[in-house]
Amino acid sequence: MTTSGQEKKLQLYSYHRSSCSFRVRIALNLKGLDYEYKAVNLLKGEQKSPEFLKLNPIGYVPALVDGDIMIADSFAIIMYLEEKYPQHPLLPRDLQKRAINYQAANIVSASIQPLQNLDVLKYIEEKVGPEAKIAWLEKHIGKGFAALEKLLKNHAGKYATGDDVFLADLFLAPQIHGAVQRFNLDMTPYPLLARLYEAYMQVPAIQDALPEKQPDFPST
Ligand SMILES: N[C@@H](CCC(=O)N[C@@H](CS)C(=O)NCC(=O)O)C(=O)O
Repeated sequence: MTTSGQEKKLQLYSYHRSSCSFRVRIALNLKGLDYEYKAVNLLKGEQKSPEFLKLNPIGYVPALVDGDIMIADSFAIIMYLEEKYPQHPLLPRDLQKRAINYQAANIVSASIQPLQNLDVLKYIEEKVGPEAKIAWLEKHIGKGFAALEKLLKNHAGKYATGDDVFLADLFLAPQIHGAVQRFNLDMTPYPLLARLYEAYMQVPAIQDALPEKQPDFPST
């Protein structure tokens, strides 16, 4: 067993640009867990291959293998890691702050990210058109971001719920990064999230989890 409590090297099935994989990469980095990066190219449809569907029947990344244990879904994976590897806790002790972390994480994972998933955007682009895709993204990411601004107003410190990086930050950093870098969202209406984003970009565990730092990030 290693000093971090690992019995065997973990394997993370991930795609560099996937915000859901990015969340788990941050958790692994914060907890100092060594892992093997197993690239799944979403643009080539590798998430729908029979081998990958054995790991996650719904065909989404991320998925984690820890010895005989296989887990898919970023929230489930992060909670598993939290319970098995308690170093760098991802939840505050204060119960209200803890609940705010769950709420913020779920706004991102249930009310924003599914609406910007590959299949959804492809469908809108093909059935309605490229302009509709942009309006759709602005509307749904904006709705979630506006709610997060209000939710976190009285709880944020340096990060979403204080001066430590917690669960909410693991969901927010990739979501804001994607909105800014991939979808060119104007962050002016979301000053708190814009400030958090600047802070996130200074955190080594987040920097190392960025899409461009991953082995499957295209070189050209
Ligand atoms: N709730 C799941 C969502 C997983 C998910 O939507 N993953 C996206 C990437 S962020 C994906 O694999 N998309 C592939 C597709 O739409 O075919 C989680 O948090 O892991």
